[in-house]
Amino acid sequence: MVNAITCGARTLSLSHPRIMGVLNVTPDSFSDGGRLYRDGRVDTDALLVRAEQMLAEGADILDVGGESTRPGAAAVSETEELDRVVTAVEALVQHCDTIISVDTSTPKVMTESARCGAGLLNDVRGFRRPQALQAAANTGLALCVMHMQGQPDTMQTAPTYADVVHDISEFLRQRLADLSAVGIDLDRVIIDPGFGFGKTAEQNFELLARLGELCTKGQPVLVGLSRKSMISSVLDRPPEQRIYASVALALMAVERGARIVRVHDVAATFDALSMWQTLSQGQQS
Ligand code: 7PJ
Repeated sequence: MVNAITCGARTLSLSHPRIMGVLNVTPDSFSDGGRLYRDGRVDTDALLVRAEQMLAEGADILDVGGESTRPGAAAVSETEELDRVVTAVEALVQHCDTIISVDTSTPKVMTESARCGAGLLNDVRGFRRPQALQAAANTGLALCVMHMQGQPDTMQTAPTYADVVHDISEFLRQRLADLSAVGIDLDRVIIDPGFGFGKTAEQNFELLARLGELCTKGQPVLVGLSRKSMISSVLDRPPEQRIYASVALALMAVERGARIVRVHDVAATFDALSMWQTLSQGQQS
C-alpha cells in the first residue's frame, strides 16, 4: 500500500486520513452555489478567505473546480474554465502553503494548472477526453482517476451495472493500465469510485458498504460523498443541511479504507476523523 504520494513539489503522507476541501469557482455549483464567483468572475478575495478557513480547520488539499458537473449544468467553454482555474490556482499557490488540486477534464487546463504550481489533477472523467492522458502524463503531477458511467447531463438516467463494485474495479484497473502505458508512475495515482456519477442511491450505498473491496487494490482511494444526493434518498434535506450525514458517510468510508475524503465541511469532518484516528491508533498498539 502506498504510504505517501508526491504531488508536484510537495509530498502528502497517507499515514492517516486526509481531507480535501472543495473550492468551486463556478456560478452554478449544486452544493455551495457560486459564493466564490461573482459578477462573471472568480472572487479572489472570497476564495482566499475560504481557503485559509479550510486550512485552519484541517484541510490538507484544496480542490479547485471551474466546471460544474451537476446534472443539467451549462457547459463551460475551455477559455472560460481556463480563466477561472488559472485565476484561482495562481492566487492559492501564492498565498496558501498547501497542495492545490484541480478538478478538471480539460487537457489545456491540466497543463496550465501544472505551470501555475498545482500538485494534483483530479478528473471526474478519468482522463478519457482526447489528449487528457498525455497532458496529465506530461505534467508529472499526482492524478486522481475517478469512475463515472455516462456523461454528467444524462448519467443519472437508469445507470446499470452487472455488479457495481466489480464493474467499477474493472474500469479503474483498465484506466491504471492505460495510465501506465503512457509512462505514468502508478505511485502517483489515486483512485475514486465516483459516488453519484452514474449511480442510483442504492448503487451508491452498496458501493460504500463494499468499499473495502476497492481499497485493497494498492492505490490510495479518495471518496467524495459530501452533501451528495444519495443523502436525500434517506433524509429530505437541501445540500446545506446534509453536513451531519456527510460526516457520517466520510467516517464510514475511512473505516472501510478510504485515505482521502473530498468535503465541503472541513471542520466537522476533521473532528470526526480525529476521533477515528485516535481509536484506530489505540487498536494498533
Ligand atoms: C467528486 C469530484 C468526487 C472526485 C465532484 C460534488 C460534485 N472529484 N468532483 N470525487 N465530485 N475525485 O462535489 O458533489 O466524488 S463534483
